[in-house]
Amino acid sequence: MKLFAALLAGAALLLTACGASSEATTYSGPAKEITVTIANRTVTPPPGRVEVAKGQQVKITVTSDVADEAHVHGYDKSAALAPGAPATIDFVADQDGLFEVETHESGLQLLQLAVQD
Ligand SMILES: [Cu+2]
Repeated sequence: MKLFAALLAGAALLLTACGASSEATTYSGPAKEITVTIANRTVTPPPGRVEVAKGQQVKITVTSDVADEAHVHGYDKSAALAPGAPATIDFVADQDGLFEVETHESGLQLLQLAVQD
C-alpha cells in the first residue's frame, strides 16, 4: 500500500513537470499542410517561401511523375517518391531558420521553409 502511494505521488510530480515546461514552448495551432506536385520537371505551386511557426507541425506531401527523393534540408528529413504516389514528410519545426526543400534526382527546388519564433 505504501509503495502504491509513492508511485502515485511520483506520477503526479511527473505530470506537473510536464505541464509546466510545455506551456511556454509548444505551438498549439494546427499543422501546416503543404502540397506540391511535380510534372514534367515543373513544380506546382511555383517554388516560394512558406512561413511556419517554430514548434508547429509540418506535413509536406509531394507527388512526382517520376521516381525521386524529396529532402528537407536542416531537418534532414526525406521521403522516397514513387511515380504518381503521394508521399508525406511529417515533422515538428523545432529549429528556426530558412530551409530548402528539394528533390535529389531531378534537383528541383520545391519550396523554402521559413521557421520563425
Ligand atoms: Cu537535399
